[in-house]
Amino acid sequence: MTRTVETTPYDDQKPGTSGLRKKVRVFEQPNYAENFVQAVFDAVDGKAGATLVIGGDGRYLNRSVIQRAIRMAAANGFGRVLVGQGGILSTPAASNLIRTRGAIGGLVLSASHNPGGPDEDFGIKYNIANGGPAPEKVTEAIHARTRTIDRYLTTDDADVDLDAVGETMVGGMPVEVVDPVAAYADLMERLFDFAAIRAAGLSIRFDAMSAVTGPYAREILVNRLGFAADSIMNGEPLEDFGGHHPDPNLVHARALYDAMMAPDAPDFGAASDGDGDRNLIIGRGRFVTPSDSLAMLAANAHLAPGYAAGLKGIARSMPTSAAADRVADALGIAAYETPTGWKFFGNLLDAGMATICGEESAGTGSDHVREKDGLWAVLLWLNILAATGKSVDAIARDHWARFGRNYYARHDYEGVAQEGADALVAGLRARLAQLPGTTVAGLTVETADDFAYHDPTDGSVSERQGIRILFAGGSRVVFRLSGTGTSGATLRVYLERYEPAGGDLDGDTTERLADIVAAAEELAGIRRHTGRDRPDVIT
Ligand code: VG1
Ligand code: CO
Repeated sequence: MTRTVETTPYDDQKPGTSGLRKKVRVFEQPNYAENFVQAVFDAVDGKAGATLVIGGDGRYLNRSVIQRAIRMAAANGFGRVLVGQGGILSTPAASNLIRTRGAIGGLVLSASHNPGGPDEDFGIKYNIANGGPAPEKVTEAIHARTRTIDRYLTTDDADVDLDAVGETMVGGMPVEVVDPVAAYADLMERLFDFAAIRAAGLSIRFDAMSAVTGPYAREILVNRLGFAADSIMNGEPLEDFGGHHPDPNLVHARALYDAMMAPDAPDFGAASDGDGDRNLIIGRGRFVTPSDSLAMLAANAHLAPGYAAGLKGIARSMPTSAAADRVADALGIAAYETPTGWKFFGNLLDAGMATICGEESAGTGSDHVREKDGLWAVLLWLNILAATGKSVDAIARDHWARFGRNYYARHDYEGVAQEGADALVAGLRARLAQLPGTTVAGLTVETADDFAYHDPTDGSVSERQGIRILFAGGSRVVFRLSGTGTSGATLRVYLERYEPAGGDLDGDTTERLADIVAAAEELAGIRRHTGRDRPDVIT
């Protein structure tokens, strides 16, 4: 029986870079999750009889919100719900399921790289029929609906047994609990040469960070590729990720980094984030920046069966280094620059304009799904190592020798006061027009703007996507505020220096970026506005 429950709007349900992310305590307010889910359903046309995918990264609240969302889907007239066993679906696996099962969309329950547990973060993201994050016009419609919502629809059915694969009925609607791993693992096996990877005799270490990729890594890396079971660290998904930050960067995946820098390091190390869409790549003695990884994967992708026909184009988010652009140039294919967030890649992938996409935040992926994909990047790297017989370090050095090197780092100032962060950005915006031609910390500003993206497929425009200041010679600093945090503001400062082939390709990143760091301080007054004299995280 469908039941209508009266509710009142919350005024803080605006989706950010990747869905609605809040503290668990916020989500535990009466009807908070229900309001948002109903707003999503109200914004979806054609849901009657349609299939909906639901799954998440296993964090605290995952099962409870899934049960409520299933009842609401039945009451809202969906024809079928597919849900991952145990409530588990990595973000790329959810994207694949939406696409292969012809679903109208999916709810991905995750706050990704943010910590989990009763005092930490939860999130809900809606993906559309192409399997990708809802574009801005959809998230805007959802947000508008959250401001006026006065009822949600549900049923009185009991909870579904999420642990048993099979079909049950909820409010007259079939709910199918599916193996979360199998279809995704099959897709990976079609894209990559598993036999060659197996034969290469590589040693690896994969850190699943007690998050969603554990079961995927076990099936793919251990069962199908034959790597030793102890190659996987933190392989059990935990509701609180073992109290850690499931963010695969040099701070939160420090143990992996240290292991990879040790004399007895394995050939290849990698980590993924809470929901399995990010990747960190570290070869023995060689950390690969995510921007470089994108460029190196694009340059070598043809070595994997799924990309043997070549790439149609390469897309990167604006703050990602220009290393990938040089590869596109050499391949004679288009390079696209989009705002931060995977939702902007969907149209380019759907239109067949780009094959590989990436972000500096450790996100890489291709047109095989419509999300970034952590294990995909791991497997493409392994395929390249197997096909070339080279080490990660050798691939990196050869790449730089050919294309030059983009020294790169991101400085994050987390949990700063919103007013200070806003004032910093406003101050920069006000001075943009005067900056070209001036010299800052010894660097000459060539151009300065606030990035606006004009989507070449549908003409939509997204403004104010980050302040970028380009210096003579190809160096750059970008400033933007995070759209995924849940307390205060996070300022991200992206620093990049280009060193052409033949130059100093073996320098120390911190040293090579020192003058750009100084210029960033002089331009933005980071200390004055944030009260901090150093970043919280350097990646
Ligand atoms: C961050 C990253 C961005 C990424 C987003 C979602 O956004 O910078 O590149 O797409 O997280 O990734 P922001 O607005 O905080 O800079 V995930 O793995 O958290 O879904
Ligand atoms: Co993620």
